[in-house]
Amino acid sequence: MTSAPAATDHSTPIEVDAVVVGAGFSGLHLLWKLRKHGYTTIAFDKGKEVGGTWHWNRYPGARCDVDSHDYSFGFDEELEQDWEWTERYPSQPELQAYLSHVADRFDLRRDIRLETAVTEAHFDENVQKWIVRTDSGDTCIATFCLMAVGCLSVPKDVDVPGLEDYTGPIHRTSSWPEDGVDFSGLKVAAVGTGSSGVQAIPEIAKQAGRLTVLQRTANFVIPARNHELDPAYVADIKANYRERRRLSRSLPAGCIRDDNPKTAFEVSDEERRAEFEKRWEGGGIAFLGAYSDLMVDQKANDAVSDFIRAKIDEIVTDPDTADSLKPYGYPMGAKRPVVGTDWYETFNRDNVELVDLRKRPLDRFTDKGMRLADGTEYEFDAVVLATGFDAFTGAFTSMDIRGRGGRTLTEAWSEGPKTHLGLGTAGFPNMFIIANVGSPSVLANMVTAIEQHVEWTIETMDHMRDNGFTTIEATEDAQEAWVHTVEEIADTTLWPQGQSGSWYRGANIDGKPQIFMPYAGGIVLYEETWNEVRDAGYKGFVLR
Ligand code: N01
Repeated sequence: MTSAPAATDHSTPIEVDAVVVGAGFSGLHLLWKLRKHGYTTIAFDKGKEVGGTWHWNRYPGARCDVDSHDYSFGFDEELEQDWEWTERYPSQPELQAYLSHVADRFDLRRDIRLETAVTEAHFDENVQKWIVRTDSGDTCIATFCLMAVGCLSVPKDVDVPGLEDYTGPIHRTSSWPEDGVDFSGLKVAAVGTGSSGVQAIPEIAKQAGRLTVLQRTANFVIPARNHELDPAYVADIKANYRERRRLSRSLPAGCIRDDNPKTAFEVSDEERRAEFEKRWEGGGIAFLGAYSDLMVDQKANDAVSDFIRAKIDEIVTDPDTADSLKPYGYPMGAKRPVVGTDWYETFNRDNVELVDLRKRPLDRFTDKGMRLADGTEYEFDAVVLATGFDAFTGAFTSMDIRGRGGRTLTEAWSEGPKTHLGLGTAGFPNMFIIANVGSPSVLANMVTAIEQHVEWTIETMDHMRDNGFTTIEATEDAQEAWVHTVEEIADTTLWPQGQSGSWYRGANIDGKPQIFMPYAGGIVLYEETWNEVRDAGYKGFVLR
């Protein structure tokens, strides 16, 4: 196995078996496994440090909402045993430390070029290789191009009227300053109340002199109930880690969640209320597992939605503010569930004001602050944007990716991203996509979803090497069928009713083609499908 040239030498083309775009969870796992299987490789990442999503989203309060012991790699038992998670849900700093440790521990850094963005990837049909270029001037020639770019890596363009006139500092949660921001005593505006805003706003409120929260759509926010981990609990997990991983892989969400097999109305009103109450107190996404029909039966969903709205009334002291914070018009869970700490409680603070943009529309931002349509003027010392991402496809369309015949990926995906099983797309041979569009990715434990894809990618590369194949490529028919399957599965749930404005469909961005992007069938059914495809000779892919 040879290594890439030194990071300072940009003139010599780097020839490797596989180029990896991104050094977050997916990229690091790929590097580890590629090496194990004897492939030469190099990864590029635009960050100053490895970590991907977890490197950039370092805003105050940033934290995962999957349990630490599940949101971690299962590929190395010693790593599992050595690493000490300290909290129920890992914070961004802890996740960053973990990923940096993984890069060091397995000596992955020698094949990673940081602060280097891939700008183009062109498939050269003459040599049947990918020619990849970076903004540092590197050229890389690779048989395989492995896209480990993450689902939420490119922020949505700013579409807040007048913000270009605002002269104060603007901080985006998705690229938070490395040294943090001191909001002490400042008048701050925060735009956006999705998962990022819900995590950042309560922390900023503790510091700011005055915080104005601009909310367009209210979310159902479930309390996280994060806490430090009890050493006895950790010891128990470590003693049974293999079994825990095996079990996680056998469950649709790719992690252990206490799902109740009962339906909401087969129990009495008291029992249902007690179950919701128990789960609200327990905190986290497990709330969604209260009854098996919450996401398929509107009446069951109404029951859980009413429960949360009643909780908002209980917590928030000002009735108007409580009213504005209550979500209506879509089923609970039909947009990405939001998990937060002290979210509703934050609106009882004297220094926090909620501006409900549906009741009091924004006219525009001004040089010093903002003006509402009713003429009210605000001045701000800083603005925080938690306005979301150009999800799934953003990272692809921001690069110049060209496949057969020089066709760009942007053109190929002009009606929305089309893939076969989320792994490959027609016209782009040997380009594997890791845990992104068309796969369970964000609807499951991302790390489990990543592990599936990394295993299948390398397994396929091994198959090609062992059998003398040069290229693998999805067929148009297979990917049309898969797009249909992904939509069809989503349609069996209440998901489609929550898709107005949702990034799952690309509906948060004006003009973005709308297609339900993640696969809602869960990782078990997905794995069965992959096994069938592979055992049928990679059905829907052409091997040459
Ligand atoms: O982005 P979002 P996010 N004017 O798109 C509002 C993951 N994540 O970064 O809904 C005013 O969800 C927008 O309003 P509306 C997780 O998967 C996970 O928060 O369009 N408002 C919305 O309120 C999550 O789902 C974790 O009406 C504007 C917000 O901005 C995903 O990342 C933590 C606006 C955007 O919400 C994305 O979450 C953080 C405008 N012009 C993130 N434009 C955890 O693991 C947008 N908005 C816990």
